Amino acid sequence: MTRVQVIDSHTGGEPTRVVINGGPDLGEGTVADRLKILREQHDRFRSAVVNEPRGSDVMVGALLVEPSDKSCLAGAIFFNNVGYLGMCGHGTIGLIVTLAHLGRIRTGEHRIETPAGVVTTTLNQDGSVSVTNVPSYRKAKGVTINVSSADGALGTARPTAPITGDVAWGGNWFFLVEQHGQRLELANVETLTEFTWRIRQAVNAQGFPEIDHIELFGPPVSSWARSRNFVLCPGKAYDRSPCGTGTSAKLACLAADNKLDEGQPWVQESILGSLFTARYRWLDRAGGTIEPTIIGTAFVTAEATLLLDEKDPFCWGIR
Ligand code: PYC
Repeated sequence: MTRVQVIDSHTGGEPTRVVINGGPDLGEGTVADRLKILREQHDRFRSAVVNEPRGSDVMVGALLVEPSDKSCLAGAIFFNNVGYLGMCGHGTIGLIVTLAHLGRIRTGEHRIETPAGVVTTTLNQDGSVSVTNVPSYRKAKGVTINVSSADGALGTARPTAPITGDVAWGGNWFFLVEQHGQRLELANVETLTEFTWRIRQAVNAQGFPEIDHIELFGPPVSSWARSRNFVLCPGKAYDRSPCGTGTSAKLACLAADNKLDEGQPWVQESILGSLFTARYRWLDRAGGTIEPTIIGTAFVTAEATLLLDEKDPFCWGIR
């Protein structure tokens, strides 16, 4: 029987399960090297932690590891129901609140090594967490793809419709769409999920195989917010939070289009109504690269020990 100690939290409604003990031995390399070993040699551990019957499609895992960069407090490998993330904004906020809950950190600055690079976090006096993310940028503006329609007679080619969006990096790859004709409401998530899944398939087939997150934008409900989003994650779950890496990608597009000045706040609302406040500073104005900072809050929901019993036919999760 393997025992895996975890702390669960949620950030704006999006769950994070931090593995604090019981993970596999991933050697001594960088966090990116360790992710490779986890993926190639222990992928079933990922599935056991986040997939049913112990987790769900929406759960994001964060395996705490030793950092190779000694300026960092910890390393973290983020993963979900189908694979791994370069970085995770809501997950980093959850991780910092978890470490505070365990009494391992106090308010102030703490650097975390992720596979996408080092991020600098601050646990603020009011309990919120600021995450200064990896450099973010827009790779392509106004990319038009042909998306198949939801219906179409069996055996006939489905009609397609053009959708235009931007391709941007915020620690993960995003396709960001403003004009989509969809209602960004919780009651509409099934349609939104199906629609964004078709966008993802089209984007991947039409020149951007690396994109695994699709982000739709629309008017916010809260008067504090500048925008509401719906974010489809790689394993077909939608992000309950405003998505830290997705908000970083959005800031990169706004900065490139001169729609948001350096240092100005951008409040991003999720499909649930939860909020992240974000700002950026230019790293390379000519090259369009920014350093985004995201602020959000998380709450611990459980302290638990997962039991991995090899006799259990679903020991390694339902995959
Ligand atoms: O907050 O960056 C994020 C994120 C990515 C996937 C789910 N949440």
